[in-house]
Amino acid sequence: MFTRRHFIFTSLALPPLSVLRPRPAEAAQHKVRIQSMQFTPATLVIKAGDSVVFENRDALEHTATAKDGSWDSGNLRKGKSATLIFDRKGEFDYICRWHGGMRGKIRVE
Ligand SMILES: [Cu+2]
Repeated sequence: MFTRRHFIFTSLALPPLSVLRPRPAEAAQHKVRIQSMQFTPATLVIKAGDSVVFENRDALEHTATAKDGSWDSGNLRKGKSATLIFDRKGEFDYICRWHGGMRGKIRVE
């Protein structure tokens, strides 16, 4: 039985649950630069669990939006960035919501 008293005891005795959650040992952070109406690199290959920072260096607002709708950086003003963690393997084509000609691809292996 999981009583309140038991909960208090364990929460004092153990580190937060998030610390106990297994994480890929080699999780890395990658960067996609948004500049001159382009995503650079246009194709990025990462491992599941890695994160990607999308950073907008253009004066115009941009987004990085998965074509299948599975993720979205949200609107990024100049100098702003969004960090997304890719847990699921797959190949994700993405565009800028405002400029359909801007295309990129994240391949999660
Ligand atoms: Cu754009």
